[in-house]
Amino acid sequence: MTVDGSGERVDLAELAARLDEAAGAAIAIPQLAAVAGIDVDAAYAVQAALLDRRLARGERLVGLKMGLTSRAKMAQVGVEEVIWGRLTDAMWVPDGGTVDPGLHIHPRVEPEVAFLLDRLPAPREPVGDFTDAVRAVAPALELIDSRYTNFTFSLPDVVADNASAARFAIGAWQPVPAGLENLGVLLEVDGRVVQTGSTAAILGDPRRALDEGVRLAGRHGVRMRAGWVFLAGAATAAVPLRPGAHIRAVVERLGAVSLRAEVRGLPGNPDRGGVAGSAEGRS
Ligand code: 0L1
Ligand code: MG
Repeated sequence: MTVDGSGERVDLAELAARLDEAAGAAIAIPQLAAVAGIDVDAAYAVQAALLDRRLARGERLVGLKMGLTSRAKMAQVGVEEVIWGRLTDAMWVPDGGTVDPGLHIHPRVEPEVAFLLDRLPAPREPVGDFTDAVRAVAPALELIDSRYTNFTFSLPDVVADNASAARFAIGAWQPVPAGLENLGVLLEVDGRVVQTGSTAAILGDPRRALDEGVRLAGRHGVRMRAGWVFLAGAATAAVPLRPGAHIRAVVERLGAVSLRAEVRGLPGNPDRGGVAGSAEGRS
């Protein structure tokens, strides 16, 4: 519960419940931040309440993700701030594994770089030696899924919605490669290259994403831990995930990671509160 500028009481746990239920039912909801009158700080509190709901279901916090770390991503959704979200074990898909697009509203995929964290500084202090802070690096895929209608949101909306986090896959961990600040990145769908980019698109150097993560999450009392995964951000815009698609991200010197979109249940299964039609039809 918090009090907004007008003195109204806003129930942050109730906002988290609405987002959580939208994700569970795979049904989009209208944006809620403006109506509820919440700012970015309150939105991070909603995000924390969303995590609490996952932990109560037995999930484990395994790391953090950065969002909107590239111009392409900012332009794609019209929000111009770097944000962060929380990752749990239930979101982690094995490399080469499957995801069911029918369990999501309007899923998109994007190629990323992941770090396996080691010794991190105290919250809000700069990451000194990157090789102390990061044990290994890997190519990654993130599946994002906004819980809002038409994938449209304000900054507090997307923060409350856990930075659109849904699923992620990580390739084989590698020692930190030379030239991490400018490695070529490809996103393939069914063997066809659909996006090309460079790790330089991630805040000029993905290492900067870790600095930003430590700083921004530290503001909300979150300290990263050794053994956590850190998704540094996407190197290209995200593309819609179509049923049946085979998705592969390739990062120069790091290798590849893949997943397949396989509809296992009926899309829009009424047991999950869904409606008939394609994933797009549910926005
Ligand atoms: O991981 C991301 O960059 C996503 C951040 C939230 C905006 C979006 O849903 O594209
Ligand atoms: Mg991402």
